[in-house]
Amino acid sequence: MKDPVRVAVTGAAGQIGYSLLFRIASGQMLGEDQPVALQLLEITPALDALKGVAMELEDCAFPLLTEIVQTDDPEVAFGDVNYALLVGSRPRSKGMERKDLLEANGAIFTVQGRALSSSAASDVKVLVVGNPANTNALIAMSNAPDVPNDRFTAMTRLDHNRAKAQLAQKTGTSVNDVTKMTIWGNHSATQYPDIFHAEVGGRSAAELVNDQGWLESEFIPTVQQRGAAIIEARGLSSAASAANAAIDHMRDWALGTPDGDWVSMAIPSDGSYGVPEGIISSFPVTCSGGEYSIVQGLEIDEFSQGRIDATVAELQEERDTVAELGLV
Ligand code: NAX
Repeated sequence: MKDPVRVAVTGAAGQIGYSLLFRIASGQMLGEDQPVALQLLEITPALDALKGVAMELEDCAFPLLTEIVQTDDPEVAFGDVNYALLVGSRPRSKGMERKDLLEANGAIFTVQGRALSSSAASDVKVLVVGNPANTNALIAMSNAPDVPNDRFTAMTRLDHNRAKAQLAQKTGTSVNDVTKMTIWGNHSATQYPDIFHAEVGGRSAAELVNDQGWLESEFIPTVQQRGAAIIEARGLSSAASAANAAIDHMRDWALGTPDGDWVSMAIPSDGSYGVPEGIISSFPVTCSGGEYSIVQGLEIDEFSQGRIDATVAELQEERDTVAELGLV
Protein backbone atom coordinates (compact mmCIF):
# COMPACT_ATOMS: atom_id res chain seq x y z
CA MET A 1 0.00 0.00 0.00
CA LYS A 2 1.19 3.53 -0.82
CA ASP A 3 1.71 6.22 1.84
CA PRO A 4 -1.47 8.28 2.44
CA VAL A 5 -1.93 11.57 0.61
CA ARG A 6 -3.74 14.54 2.12
CA VAL A 7 -6.80 15.90 0.34
CA ALA A 8 -8.49 19.15 1.41
CA VAL A 9 -12.11 19.84 0.49
CA THR A 10 -13.70 23.19 1.27
CA GLY A 11 -17.45 23.63 1.55
CA ALA A 12 -17.39 20.03 2.68
CA ALA A 13 -20.83 20.09 4.30
CA GLY A 14 -22.50 21.41 1.13
CA GLN A 15 -24.34 19.60 -1.64
CA ILE A 16 -21.33 18.83 -3.81
CA GLY A 17 -19.28 17.86 -0.77
CA TYR A 18 -21.91 15.29 0.14
CA SER A 19 -21.32 13.46 -3.14
CA LEU A 20 -17.63 14.17 -3.47
CA LEU A 21 -16.18 13.05 -0.16
CA PHE A 22 -17.49 9.50 -0.33
CA ARG A 23 -16.06 9.00 -3.78
CA ILE A 24 -12.64 10.35 -2.81
CA ALA A 25 -12.60 8.15 0.29
CA SER A 26 -13.58 5.07 -1.73
CA GLY A 27 -10.59 5.49 -4.06
CA GLN A 28 -12.40 6.71 -7.16
CA MET A 29 -10.28 9.85 -7.45
CA LEU A 30 -6.74 8.67 -6.82
CA GLY A 31 -6.96 4.92 -7.23
CA GLU A 32 -7.88 1.93 -5.14
CA ASP A 33 -4.32 1.53 -3.88
CA GLN A 34 -4.03 5.12 -2.60
CA PRO A 35 -4.95 5.79 1.06
CA VAL A 36 -6.26 9.30 1.74
CA ALA A 37 -6.56 11.62 4.72
CA LEU A 38 -9.46 14.07 4.29
CA GLN A 39 -9.05 17.62 5.61
CA LEU A 40 -12.44 19.29 5.57
CA LEU A 41 -13.00 23.04 5.75
CA GLU A 42 -16.30 24.71 6.53
CA ILE A 43 -17.45 28.03 7.89
CA THR A 44 -18.04 27.99 11.64
CA PRO A 45 -21.88 27.80 11.49
CA ALA A 46 -21.65 24.68 9.30
CA LEU A 47 -19.30 22.73 11.58
CA ASP A 48 -22.18 20.76 13.13
CA ALA A 49 -23.42 19.71 9.72
CA LEU A 50 -19.84 18.81 8.83
CA LYS A 51 -19.65 16.61 11.92
CA GLY A 52 -22.64 14.65 10.62
CA VAL A 53 -20.94 14.14 7.26
CA ALA A 54 -17.77 12.99 9.01
CA MET A 55 -19.82 10.51 11.07
CA GLU A 56 -21.26 9.08 7.85
CA LEU A 57 -17.77 8.82 6.35
CA GLU A 58 -16.68 6.84 9.42
CA ASP A 59 -19.72 4.62 9.08
CA CYS A 60 -18.69 3.61 5.58
CA ALA A 61 -15.56 1.96 7.05
CA PHE A 62 -13.67 2.86 3.88
CA PRO A 63 -10.44 0.84 3.88
CA LEU A 64 -8.51 3.73 2.24
CA LEU A 65 -9.62 6.51 4.59
CA THR A 66 -6.91 7.06 7.19
CA GLU A 67 -8.03 10.29 8.90
CA ILE A 68 -10.72 12.98 8.86
CA VAL A 69 -9.82 16.52 9.93
CA GLN A 70 -12.73 18.95 10.50
CA THR A 71 -11.96 22.62 10.82
CA ASP A 72 -12.98 26.20 10.13
CA ASP A 73 -9.33 27.29 9.86
CA PRO A 74 -7.88 27.29 6.31
CA GLU A 75 -4.31 26.90 7.63
CA VAL A 76 -5.33 23.67 9.34
CA ALA A 77 -7.38 22.45 6.40
CA PHE A 78 -4.54 22.99 3.93
CA GLY A 79 -1.76 21.74 6.22
CA ASP A 80 0.55 19.49 4.14
CA VAL A 81 -2.17 18.81 1.54
CA ASN A 82 -1.26 17.28 -1.80
CA TYR A 83 -4.67 17.99 -3.36
CA ALA A 84 -7.06 20.84 -2.60
CA LEU A 85 -10.61 20.97 -3.95
CA LEU A 86 -12.02 24.43 -3.32
CA VAL A 87 -15.77 23.89 -3.53
CA GLY A 88 -17.17 26.32 -0.95
CA SER A 89 -17.88 29.79 -2.21
CA ARG A 90 -20.32 32.61 -1.81
CA PRO A 91 -23.35 32.10 -4.06
CA ARG A 92 -25.01 35.02 -5.81
CA SER A 93 -27.89 36.26 -3.67
CA LYS A 94 -30.85 38.28 -4.88
CA GLY A 95 -29.93 41.72 -6.17
CA MET A 96 -26.21 40.99 -6.06
CA GLU A 97 -24.23 42.50 -8.94
CA ARG A 98 -21.39 40.56 -10.55
CA LYS A 99 -18.91 42.94 -8.91
CA ASP A 100 -20.38 42.25 -5.45
CA LEU A 101 -20.13 38.53 -6.13
CA LEU A 102 -16.49 38.81 -7.17
CA GLU A 103 -15.75 40.91 -4.10
CA ALA A 104 -17.49 38.50 -1.70
CA ASN A 105 -15.56 35.60 -3.18
CA GLY A 106 -12.37 37.61 -3.17
CA ALA A 107 -12.59 37.65 0.61
CA ILE A 108 -12.65 33.84 0.60
CA PHE A 109 -10.10 33.07 -2.11
CA THR A 110 -7.43 35.59 -1.04
CA VAL A 111 -7.39 33.99 2.41
CA GLN A 112 -7.41 30.46 1.00
CA GLY A 113 -4.64 31.29 -1.49
CA ARG A 114 -2.45 32.60 1.33
CA ALA A 115 -3.19 29.55 3.48
CA LEU A 116 -2.33 27.19 0.61
CA SER A 117 0.89 29.09 0.10
CA SER A 118 1.95 28.83 3.72
CA SER A 119 0.61 25.37 4.62
CA ALA A 120 0.20 23.02 1.64
CA ALA A 121 2.69 20.36 0.54
CA SER A 122 5.15 21.44 -2.14
CA ASP A 123 3.43 19.27 -4.77
CA VAL A 124 -0.10 20.60 -4.10
CA LYS A 125 -2.60 20.52 -6.99
CA VAL A 126 -5.58 22.86 -6.66
CA LEU A 127 -9.00 22.59 -8.31
CA VAL A 128 -11.47 25.44 -7.87
CA VAL A 129 -15.12 24.42 -8.26
CA GLY A 130 -16.82 27.27 -6.38
CA ASN A 131 -18.15 29.93 -8.73
CA PRO A 132 -17.12 32.15 -10.42
CA ALA A 133 -14.59 29.31 -10.63
CA ASN A 134 -12.05 30.66 -13.13
CA THR A 135 -11.69 34.01 -11.43
CA ASN A 136 -11.75 32.53 -7.94
CA ALA A 137 -8.83 30.34 -9.05
CA LEU A 138 -7.04 33.44 -10.37
CA ILE A 139 -7.51 35.18 -7.02
CA ALA A 140 -6.21 32.17 -5.07
CA MET A 141 -3.23 31.81 -7.43
CA SER A 142 -2.36 35.49 -7.15
CA ASN A 143 -2.31 35.24 -3.37
CA ALA A 144 -0.16 32.11 -3.19
CA PRO A 145 3.38 33.22 -3.98
CA ASP A 146 4.93 29.95 -2.83
CA VAL A 147 2.79 27.71 -5.02
CA PRO A 148 3.69 27.54 -8.73
CA ASN A 149 0.95 29.16 -10.85
CA ASP A 150 0.36 26.06 -12.94
CA ARG A 151 -0.98 24.21 -9.89
CA PHE A 152 -4.12 26.34 -9.93
CA THR A 153 -6.95 25.06 -12.10
CA ALA A 154 -10.70 25.58 -12.33
CA MET A 155 -13.41 23.14 -13.30
CA THR A 156 -14.88 22.98 -16.78
CA ARG A 157 -15.03 19.19 -16.75
CA LEU A 158 -18.75 19.19 -16.01
CA ASP A 159 -19.31 21.25 -19.15
CA HIS A 160 -17.01 18.87 -21.05
CA ASN A 161 -18.96 15.83 -19.87
CA ARG A 162 -22.28 17.53 -20.65
CA ALA A 163 -21.07 18.28 -24.17
CA LYS A 164 -20.00 14.67 -24.70
CA ALA A 165 -23.39 13.42 -23.57
CA GLN A 166 -25.25 15.82 -25.87
CA LEU A 167 -23.12 14.85 -28.87
CA ALA A 168 -23.56 11.13 -28.16
CA GLN A 169 -27.33 11.62 -28.01
CA LYS A 170 -27.40 13.56 -31.26
CA THR A 171 -25.34 10.94 -33.09
CA GLY A 172 -27.11 7.96 -31.55
CA THR A 173 -23.84 6.71 -30.08
CA SER A 174 -22.44 6.19 -26.61
CA VAL A 175 -20.27 8.64 -24.68
CA ASN A 176 -17.53 6.03 -25.03
CA ASP A 177 -17.44 6.79 -28.75
CA VAL A 178 -16.99 10.55 -28.25
CA THR A 179 -13.42 11.81 -27.93
CA LYS A 180 -11.50 15.09 -28.22
CA MET A 181 -14.26 17.36 -26.96
CA THR A 182 -13.13 20.85 -25.98
CA ILE A 183 -14.57 23.53 -23.72
CA TRP A 184 -12.91 26.91 -24.24
CA GLY A 185 -12.96 29.88 -21.87
CA ASN A 186 -15.03 30.57 -18.81
CA HIS A 187 -17.22 28.22 -16.78
CA SER A 188 -20.21 30.47 -17.47
CA ALA A 189 -22.88 30.94 -20.09
CA THR A 190 -20.23 32.32 -22.49
CA GLN A 191 -18.19 29.09 -22.54
CA TYR A 192 -17.62 27.59 -25.98
CA PRO A 193 -18.16 23.85 -26.36
CA ASP A 194 -16.26 23.03 -29.57
CA ILE A 195 -17.09 19.92 -31.60
CA PHE A 196 -14.89 20.84 -34.58
CA HIS A 197 -12.03 18.69 -33.33
CA ALA A 198 -14.21 16.11 -31.60
CA GLU A 199 -14.55 12.62 -32.96
CA VAL A 200 -17.34 10.09 -32.79
CA GLY A 201 -16.08 6.55 -33.28
CA GLY A 202 -12.92 8.03 -34.80
CA ARG A 203 -14.82 10.14 -37.38
CA SER A 204 -15.06 13.93 -37.40
CA ALA A 205 -18.05 14.88 -35.22
CA ALA A 206 -18.72 18.09 -37.17
CA GLU A 207 -18.87 16.21 -40.49
CA LEU A 208 -21.04 13.49 -39.01
CA VAL A 209 -23.50 15.98 -37.52
CA ASN A 210 -23.27 18.41 -40.46
CA ASP A 211 -25.96 20.63 -38.97
CA GLN A 212 -24.87 24.19 -38.16
CA GLY A 213 -28.43 25.02 -37.06
CA TRP A 214 -28.36 22.31 -34.38
CA LEU A 215 -24.89 23.38 -33.34
CA GLU A 216 -25.78 27.05 -32.90
CA SER A 217 -29.33 26.87 -31.63
CA GLU A 218 -29.34 23.60 -29.70
CA PHE A 219 -25.99 22.11 -28.80
CA ILE A 220 -24.09 25.22 -27.69
CA PRO A 221 -26.98 26.80 -25.73
CA THR A 222 -27.93 23.45 -24.14
CA VAL A 223 -24.41 22.96 -22.80
CA GLN A 224 -24.10 26.62 -21.77
CA GLN A 225 -27.49 26.63 -19.98
CA ARG A 226 -27.45 23.11 -18.58
CA GLY A 227 -26.80 24.27 -15.02
CA ALA A 228 -29.85 26.55 -15.14
CA ALA A 229 -31.99 23.76 -16.65
CA ILE A 230 -31.06 21.47 -13.76
CA ILE A 231 -31.95 24.12 -11.18
CA GLU A 232 -35.29 24.60 -12.95
CA ALA A 233 -36.03 20.86 -12.95
CA ARG A 234 -34.57 19.81 -9.60
CA GLY A 235 -35.03 22.96 -7.57
CA LEU A 236 -31.37 22.65 -6.61
CA SER A 237 -28.14 23.14 -8.55
CA SER A 238 -26.27 20.19 -10.01
CA ALA A 239 -24.31 18.45 -7.30
CA ALA A 240 -23.68 14.75 -8.01
CA SER A 241 -22.64 15.50 -11.60
CA ALA A 242 -20.43 18.35 -10.39
CA ALA A 243 -18.79 16.06 -7.83
CA ASN A 244 -18.31 13.46 -10.56
CA ALA A 245 -16.61 16.03 -12.77
CA ALA A 246 -14.30 17.09 -9.93
CA ILE A 247 -13.31 13.44 -9.47
CA ASP A 248 -12.67 13.13 -13.22
CA HIS A 249 -10.60 16.34 -13.30
CA MET A 250 -8.33 15.38 -10.40
CA ARG A 251 -8.04 11.72 -11.42
CA ASP A 252 -6.93 12.59 -14.94
CA TRP A 253 -4.54 15.29 -13.74
CA ALA A 254 -2.94 12.90 -11.22
CA LEU A 255 -3.10 9.63 -13.15
CA GLY A 256 -3.13 10.78 -16.80
CA THR A 257 -5.53 11.06 -19.74
CA PRO A 258 -6.12 8.10 -22.07
CA ASP A 259 -4.04 7.86 -25.25
CA GLY A 260 -5.77 9.42 -28.24
CA ASP A 261 -8.07 11.63 -26.19
CA TRP A 262 -7.97 14.85 -24.22
CA VAL A 263 -10.01 16.66 -21.56
CA SER A 264 -10.92 20.27 -20.76
CA MET A 265 -9.36 22.08 -17.82
CA ALA A 266 -9.33 25.77 -16.99
CA ILE A 267 -5.65 26.61 -16.44
CA PRO A 268 -3.46 29.74 -16.37
CA SER A 269 -3.13 30.75 -20.03
CA ASP A 270 0.35 30.61 -21.53
CA GLY A 271 -0.80 32.58 -24.57
CA SER A 272 -1.73 29.49 -26.63
CA TYR A 273 -4.43 30.05 -29.24
CA GLY A 274 -4.13 33.79 -28.70
CA VAL A 275 -5.70 33.57 -25.22
CA PRO A 276 -3.86 36.27 -23.27
CA GLU A 277 -1.78 35.42 -20.25
CA GLY A 278 -3.10 36.59 -16.88
CA ILE A 279 -6.41 34.70 -16.95
CA ILE A 280 -7.46 31.15 -16.12
CA SER A 281 -9.20 29.84 -19.20
CA SER A 282 -10.35 26.41 -20.35
CA PHE A 283 -8.25 24.58 -22.95
CA PRO A 284 -7.99 21.10 -24.40
CA VAL A 285 -5.27 19.35 -22.38
CA THR A 286 -3.60 16.00 -22.03
CA CYS A 287 -2.14 14.89 -18.70
CA SER A 288 0.78 12.62 -17.95
CA GLY A 289 3.02 12.14 -14.91
CA GLY A 290 0.95 14.62 -12.87
CA GLU A 291 1.43 17.47 -15.39
CA TYR A 292 -0.99 18.84 -17.96
CA SER A 293 -0.15 20.30 -21.35
CA ILE A 294 -2.28 22.19 -23.82
CA VAL A 295 -3.08 20.33 -27.05
CA GLN A 296 -1.34 22.42 -29.71
CA GLY A 297 -1.88 22.91 -33.41
CA LEU A 298 -5.67 22.74 -33.63
CA GLU A 299 -7.07 24.79 -36.48
CA ILE A 300 -9.60 27.31 -35.28
CA ASP A 301 -12.06 28.60 -37.88
CA GLU A 302 -13.72 32.00 -37.85
CA PHE A 303 -16.88 30.76 -36.13
CA SER A 304 -14.93 29.13 -33.29
CA GLN A 305 -12.57 32.10 -33.00
CA GLY A 306 -15.51 34.46 -32.47
CA ARG A 307 -16.89 32.25 -29.70
CA ILE A 308 -13.49 31.90 -28.03
CA ASP A 309 -12.93 35.67 -28.20
CA ALA A 310 -16.29 36.32 -26.48
CA THR A 311 -15.66 34.02 -23.53
CA VAL A 312 -12.05 35.22 -23.17
CA ALA A 313 -13.30 38.83 -23.15
CA GLU A 314 -15.59 37.96 -20.23
CA LEU A 315 -12.64 36.47 -18.31
CA GLN A 316 -10.60 39.60 -18.98
CA GLU A 317 -13.45 41.75 -17.65
CA GLU A 318 -13.65 39.63 -14.51
CA ARG A 319 -9.87 39.91 -14.13
CA ASP A 320 -10.03 43.69 -14.53
CA THR A 321 -12.76 43.91 -11.90
CA VAL A 322 -10.84 41.87 -9.32
CA ALA A 323 -7.68 43.81 -10.17
CA GLU A 324 -9.53 47.08 -9.45
CA LEU A 325 -10.65 45.58 -6.15
CA GLY A 326 -7.01 44.81 -5.34
CA LEU A 327 -7.65 41.05 -5.15
CA VAL A 328 -5.05 39.98 -7.71
P1 NAX B 1 -23.73 24.54 -1.20
O1 NAX B 1 -24.25 25.90 -0.87
O2 NAX B 1 -24.59 23.34 -1.00
O3 NAX B 1 -22.39 24.29 -0.35
C1 NAX B 1 -21.37 25.22 -0.26
C2 NAX B 1 -20.74 25.02 1.10
O4 NAX B 1 -19.61 25.88 1.16
C3 NAX B 1 -21.64 25.37 2.27
O5 NAX B 1 -21.70 24.27 3.16
C4 NAX B 1 -20.96 26.59 2.89
O6 NAX B 1 -21.10 26.62 4.29
C5 NAX B 1 -19.52 26.37 2.47
N1 NAX B 1 -18.70 27.57 2.47
C6 NAX B 1 -19.04 28.84 2.15
N2 NAX B 1 -18.00 29.68 2.33
C7 NAX B 1 -16.97 28.91 2.76
C8 NAX B 1 -15.64 29.20 3.14
N3 NAX B 1 -15.16 30.46 3.11
N4 NAX B 1 -14.85 28.18 3.51
C9 NAX B 1 -15.32 26.92 3.57
N5 NAX B 1 -16.58 26.60 3.25
C10 NAX B 1 -17.39 27.57 2.83
O7 NAX B 1 -23.20 24.63 -2.69
P2 NAX B 1 -22.83 23.44 -3.70
O8 NAX B 1 -24.04 23.03 -4.43
O9 NAX B 1 -22.06 22.40 -2.97
O10 NAX B 1 -21.92 24.22 -4.73
C11 NAX B 1 -20.65 24.73 -4.34
C12 NAX B 1 -20.10 25.65 -5.42
O11 NAX B 1 -19.92 24.95 -6.64
C13 NAX B 1 -21.01 26.83 -5.77
O12 NAX B 1 -20.20 27.99 -5.88
C14 NAX B 1 -21.53 26.46 -7.15
O13 NAX B 1 -21.87 27.60 -7.89
C15 NAX B 1 -20.34 25.76 -7.72
N6 NAX B 1 -20.56 24.90 -8.88
C16 NAX B 1 -19.59 24.87 -9.83
C17 NAX B 1 -19.66 24.06 -10.93
C18 NAX B 1 -18.56 24.02 -11.94
O14 NAX B 1 -18.74 23.33 -12.95
N7 NAX B 1 -17.42 24.71 -11.79
C19 NAX B 1 -20.85 23.22 -11.17
C20 NAX B 1 -21.66 22.97 -9.94
C21 NAX B 1 -21.79 24.12 -9.00
O15 NAX B 1 -22.80 24.97 -9.45
